[in-house]
This record gives sequence, structure tokens and C-alpha cells, in this order.
Amino acid sequence: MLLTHATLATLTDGYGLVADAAVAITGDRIAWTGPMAELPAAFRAWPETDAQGRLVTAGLIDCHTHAVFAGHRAVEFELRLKGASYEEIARAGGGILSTVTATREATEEELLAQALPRIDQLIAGGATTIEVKSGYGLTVADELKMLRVARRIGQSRPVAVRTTHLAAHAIPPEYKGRAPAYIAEVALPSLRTAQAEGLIDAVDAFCEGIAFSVNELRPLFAEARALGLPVKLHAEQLSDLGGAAFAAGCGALSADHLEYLSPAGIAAMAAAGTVAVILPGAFYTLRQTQAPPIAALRAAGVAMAVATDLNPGSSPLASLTLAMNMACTLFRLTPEEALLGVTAHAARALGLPDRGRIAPGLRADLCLWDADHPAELSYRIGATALHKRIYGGRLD
Ligand code: DI6
Ligand code: FE
Repeated sequence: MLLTHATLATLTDGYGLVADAAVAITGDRIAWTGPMAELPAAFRAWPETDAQGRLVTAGLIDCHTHAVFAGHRAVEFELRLKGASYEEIARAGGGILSTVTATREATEEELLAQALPRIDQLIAGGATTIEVKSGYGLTVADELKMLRVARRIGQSRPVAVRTTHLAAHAIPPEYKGRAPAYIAEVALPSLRTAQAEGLIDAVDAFCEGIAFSVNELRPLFAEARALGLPVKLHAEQLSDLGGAAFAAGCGALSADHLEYLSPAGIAAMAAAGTVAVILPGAFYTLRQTQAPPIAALRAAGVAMAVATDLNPGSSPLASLTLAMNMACTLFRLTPEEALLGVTAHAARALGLPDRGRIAPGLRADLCLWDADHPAELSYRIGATALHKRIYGGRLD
């Protein structure tokens, strides 16, 4: 396929804009890209798709979602509006644990049926790669069930799915006050089985007062590394427990949320090359007031990704362009940083060097937008400007 007359944002150097450009695609890879005027003769006869001047970016990558879960938490949303906090609801047995109850009761088929419409929304907004975490099962069997559903999403829809083991998301009631026993008896065995069954690409945990401390997570991350799996961490979302520095010390791909990130955490992330995943949907939903230290992350040269954190509690958000808009308006990312955050830097956060930019040899995952400047993607509030997607070299 030959895509012609595109306003390309290659994302190779900032936006990497190329006016009136072409992209030659063979199989699921980009073979050539550059200005139309320089198109090699060999590609000129390839079947043409005319972008008619539209903006073309790499396909969007949502590098942090909890898209598999049962039910919803609209009632909790009402409780928060009446004054209850996210942490109070969690400590009273609601919050994540109410989704755990619903998810345990659901069959694999039911979970898949509930997840697919969320995935379809992300795809309709331009996603071509989506990360999906477990973490609402919290038994060995239910964590594996969630991960099988996550894998099936990638077989059911034209989207690449990366799965993450997140058994260390919350402490279920049967282990209340016994976090180390939960790690030993559920998190570690489910990790080993999930890895043996090819169900996971990475390991994550929730480091927070209402979840796990750094010390409680050490055995889990040690095991992940022994199994050759990359780690990442929900860190410094509601308080500073030193999670980001711990994760960076383990060579983490990313540390995510980071509202309460300290200067020491920033330095550790910069030294390790750990990506900062910014999740404005959760900040917005929980009406947090302390924003992540964006200017300091930028100054330290830490790559920033932006994701939806799609989940039923703190971020019922299924639009990457709305996440970009929020990242700009709430956190002062530039539209260029926001776009890199859902493409090149999101790819880095997932350890996927074969996507997130437009260059020869990379996957042919592209978005054609009804837009002519890349800042438009961040600027409009909740608009879906997607014209068409190309996923793995195929036009939707
Ligand atoms: N932080 C979050 O924002 C989500 N998980 C996490 O560790 C929230 C998950 C939920 O409330 O269901
Ligand atoms: Fe999350």
C-alpha cells in the first residue's frame, strides 16, 4: 500500500512534520517514508490511498489500562460527590474491592463481553496498541482468568494487546492485614503460572498506603526479574512512599501516576531511563489538587507518556485524545509532549521499539486524522477526529 499526500507527524524529532508526504507499506511494516517529491520510482505503482492532506500520525498507544473488569462504580462516584474520599471508600471495603467481587463472579465470556466495548471506544479514538492489566481477581484463578481475557481481546479485535500482571493491586478481605502472606500465596504463584502459560508481558503493582509498601513488593519484583519480565509500578499517586525510586532501581520500564513524586524519585527515574506515565484521567476524577512535577521531569530529561488508566473507579476514561487534552490543560504538557506521550514514549513505556513513530522498518500502525496540525489532537475536548486507522498495514 502507498499512502500519499499526508501531512506526516513522524514523531522522530518532536512532531517530525513532513508536508505532502508518502508512506510505503509492505506487509505489516513501513518500507519507505518521505516527501512525495522524493518517492522512489519502485513504489509509484503500489495501490494508493490518498490522505488528501490529512494529518497522519503513528497509531496511538494506551500504555496503562485496567480495561478488563466487571460492573461499574457509578454509585461510588455519587458517594465521592457527597464528600467521601477515594481512600475512605477503599478502606471501607468499596473501591477496588467492589470491582473484585464483581470480577470474581463473572465468567471469562462475561468479562470479555464487557471489555470489548471499552476496547472498541479506544480503537475508535485511534488506539492500535493497548496495555491491559489484571488486578481485580486477587486469587490465582481469577488473576489468570483476567489475563486470558486480556489475551483474547487481541485475538478479537484489530489491536495489539500487551498484558500486565497486577495481582499486587489491592489486599483482598481474606488477607486483610497480611500483605506479605498475600504476596507469597497469591501474587507470586499467579505470576509464575501466568508466565509459564505465556499470559503476561510485564509485572506491575500498586505502591500506596491503601495497597502495598516498597518492602512488601520486593519479593514480587525480584521474582519478576528472575523470570525475565519487565516491571513497572503505580507510584506516588496519593502519597510519597518512594515507589518510583524503588521501581527505577529495579530497571522499571515506567513509573505511573506520580502526583507526589519527590526530587529523589525524579533523579532515580532519569538515571534508569524509566518513563513517567502521566494519568490525568485519575487526577481529574479524584479531583486531586497536587499535579505531578511535570516541569522537573522535563528538566531532568525523563520521557513522559500519557495514558487513560481506563478503570471503573478512578478513571472511567476511554479516549486517548481526551487524556492528551487533560494532560495539557491540567498538567501543562505541550501538545507535542502529549502526542509523543501516546506514541513514541508510550511505546518505550511498554518496551516496544518497533512502533510509536513513522520510520522504515517499524510497524505500519497509523492514524489518519480529520486535522491538519498535530496540536489539534490535544486542543479539542473529547472530539474524535479519527478519519481512519491503518493497523498492521491494513486500512480499517
Ligand atoms: N490506581 C488507580 O488509579 C487504579 N488502580 C490503581 O492502582 C484505580 C483502580 C480502581 O479504583 O478500580
Ligand atoms: Fe492504574
